[in-house]
Parts: sequence; structure tokens; C-alpha cells
Amino acid sequence: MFYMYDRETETMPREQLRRLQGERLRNVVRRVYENVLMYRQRFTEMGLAPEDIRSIDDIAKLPFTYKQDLRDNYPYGLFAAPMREVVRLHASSGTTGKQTVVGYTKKDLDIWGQVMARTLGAGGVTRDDIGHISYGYGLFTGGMGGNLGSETIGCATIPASTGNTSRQVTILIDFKPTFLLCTPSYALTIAEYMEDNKIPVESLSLKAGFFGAEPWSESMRREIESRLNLRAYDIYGLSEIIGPGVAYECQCQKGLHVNEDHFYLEIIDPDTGRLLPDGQEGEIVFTCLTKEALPLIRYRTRDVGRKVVEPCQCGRTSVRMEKPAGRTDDMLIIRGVNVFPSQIESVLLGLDGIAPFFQMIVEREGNLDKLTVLVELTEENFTDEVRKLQEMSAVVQNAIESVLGIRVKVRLAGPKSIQRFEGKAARVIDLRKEQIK
Ligand code: DLL
Repeated sequence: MFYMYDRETETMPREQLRRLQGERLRNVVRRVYENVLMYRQRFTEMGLAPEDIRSIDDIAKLPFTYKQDLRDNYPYGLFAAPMREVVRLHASSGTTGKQTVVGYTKKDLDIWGQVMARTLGAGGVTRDDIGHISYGYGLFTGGMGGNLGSETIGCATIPASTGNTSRQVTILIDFKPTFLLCTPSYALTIAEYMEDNKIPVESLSLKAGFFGAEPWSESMRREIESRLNLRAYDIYGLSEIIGPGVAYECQCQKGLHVNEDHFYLEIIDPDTGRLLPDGQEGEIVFTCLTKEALPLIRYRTRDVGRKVVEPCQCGRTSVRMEKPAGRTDDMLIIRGVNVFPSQIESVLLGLDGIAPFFQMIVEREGNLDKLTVLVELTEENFTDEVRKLQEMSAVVQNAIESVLGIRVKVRLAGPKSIQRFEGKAARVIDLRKEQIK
């Protein structure tokens, strides 16, 4: 029997769920029409009235919302609740442009707590557990969101936040948390620190880890699971929709269940905006069905994913999404070929003697794109023998080229020489724009 935090909702018959979604969509459409000037104007331009939305099937009639809309209405222009009802603000990191602000009413925070409690519950967490939250606190949603879910279940919760890995490890050993939340790249940094300091993994009490905020591969999952001796679950979300808690993995670890009673998932063709058939890869679009402060309609996430509608063994009735491969704007197009950093990560994890830390440098040489992958050797495999290094470099190059289908250059780097990240890893350095100018 799979444990569920909210069995009634998580196993709701689909007919009933669709009716609930329809009802909630009608309410949210009315809410944004009455309170958000941008939506009222867009509806009017399209000749659309709130009454035209009767069931969830009518969602395709609604306009999309883009990241740029949040920027144009910075900071509060898309809020559908008066500021006196807003009790929390967060902001996106702003790595791809100006930061954007998101807000929550008290009810929004309750919903966030519920969806995060389902997320942790799906990995077996109950109130008898102790949670260690190493996502960043502050304006990033990871720390506070994880904290809320853990406290909603009733777990003793450690707001460790990011950084100071040696202190984190002391807390992990002394406070005996049974589950950990952080980015997958930071989970590996913790594992590395323990190995470097000869701290046996048996000194930890962790059973489960909830890793997200950046794409990570199945091989990375296996690596983290074996090095930290826990089960690693993927969790997905974005600030604009609520933060972490939009979708979560269950113990089957076969895709992420969407919290569909709150967030409606569509997969569209990013070029035409048309809905794609189930199972096809495209851009992930979410509609907030219940949010009060910032209910975005058909928000274009720019994440690339696939919807899975086949029932899951765990008994949850929600649709799932496959592990997101990356973002359309993280996706590099190199000589016409789509390349995601997660593909390189997978290749490197399959090779002996190579650490799973890397950096991709994209340059323009004449009219051609050139990809260089900077790869880190492990301590054991580090050598100053030129022939050995050349051999290793060729092995890595062949392995990457056979997966990507394009030529790459590989540069080997010494142990621990590639930057480590406490939050989201930034692996791509794209120099092309500067070189074209
Ligand atoms: O990263 C919220 C979050 C915190 C999710 C903690 C999971 C855990 P943002 O900073 O707004 O919010 O970034 C959202 O991160 O559009 C994806 O591109 C990426 N992302 C988040 N989770 C995953 C995941 C948080 N599990 C952006 N797999 C999203 C792949 C992810 N990408």
C-alpha cells in the first residue's frame, strides 16, 4: 500500500476531478477578469466573456500568459487580490532577465502547504519524520515551500538553508533528519564532502531526498541514491505557479504526478501554440485553478516535457509529466541540433573516473558553433601522463558525440576544479551572442 498524505484527493475519480477543474476554472477566470486589467483587455480583444468558459475543455479558448507579461506589469500589476490580503512575496532569481515578483494570500499559503505535504507524503514522509531543508530561504521559493510542506505534515523541520557544507553535514549527523530537500547538484556536493572527509554514509539517518529546481537525469538519481543511501525523488515547480509542489514523484519513481486539482497541465507546440496529443514532447503550460493573489492563466513555462496519462501503479489518478528535460531557453541549438545539459550529465555519470561536474562552453567560429565540454577527473584518475589524459579525453569525446550526434571538444580539468553550486547549477557559458556582434 502506498502512503498518501491526502488519499481522497490524490485518488479522486477523473470524472469528478474534471468537474472540479471546470468549476475552479470558471471561478478563476471571473477573478482575473474582474481584478486584472491585462486579462480583461486580452479577453475583450479576443471577444471572450467569462461566461464563455463553462468546462475545463474551454481552457483552449483562453489567452496565454508569458514571462514578459510579469515583467511588463512589475511588480504587482497581475495580482488579483488587494495588497492587504497578500501575506507573502517571493521573487524569481532573474537569471534570464529582470526579476519577477509573486504573491500569496493566506489561502494560497494553505494550498502551498497542502501540495508540498502531498509531495513529501508521496516519498513516505509522515509526522514521525525529521526534515532538513537545504534549499535557499529568502526570495527563492524552495526553502520556504519545503518548510511549509514539512510543517504541514507535522515533521520537526530544520531550516538549514544553503551553504556551509561542513555545518550542514554536522547537522545531518547530529539532528538525524530522515529526509533532505536541496538541488540535486547540492546533494552531490554533500556526498562529495562526506567522502573527502571520510565520513561514512552510515552516520546519516536519511531515508528520502526531494530534489528539484533544476533538471537532473536518471543516472544522477542512481548516483545520489547510492552515495547518500536514500531514495531520491524528483520535485518540480516554478515561482510563477506556486513554487515547489506543482508536481511530485511517488515511490514508483516513474514521472511526476501533477497536483491537478490546483494546477492544470497542457503540453503545446511552442511555435504554433496548439495543444499536442498526449505523450508528445512540447512546452509545459500551467493554469492556476485556485490561487488568489497571482492566478496565472495558461502560463508558458518554457520547460520542455511530456504528459503521461496511463494510470500509475501507486493508485493516484492524476496525470504525470515525465522528468522535464530542460527549458526551451536552456536548450542549446548547436549546428541545428538541440542539446540539453542533462544529456551531457547522463553521459558523464556513465563513465568511470569522471566526476559529475562539468561546464559547457559554446562559441562561434566563423559561421559554425563550437561546443567545448569541460570535464572534471576524479582524484583516483588524475594523472600527469599525457598519453593517459589523451586516451581519457577521447573516451569522453566519443561517448558525448555518440549521444548528441555533433562534434564536441573535451577539455579535462583537475579534481575539484569546476565550480560547485549550492542552489541551481549554471552549467552553460554561451559566448555566441558576444562573438556575433
Ligand atoms: O525552482 C521552484 C522549486 C524549488 C522547484 C525547489 C523544486 C524544488 P524557480 O526558481 O521559479 O522555481 O524556477 C523554476 O526551475 O521552470 C524549471 O525550468 C526548473 N525546475 C524546477 N524543478 C525542476 C525539476 C523553482 N524537477 C524553473 N526538473 C522551472 C527540471 C526544474 N527542472
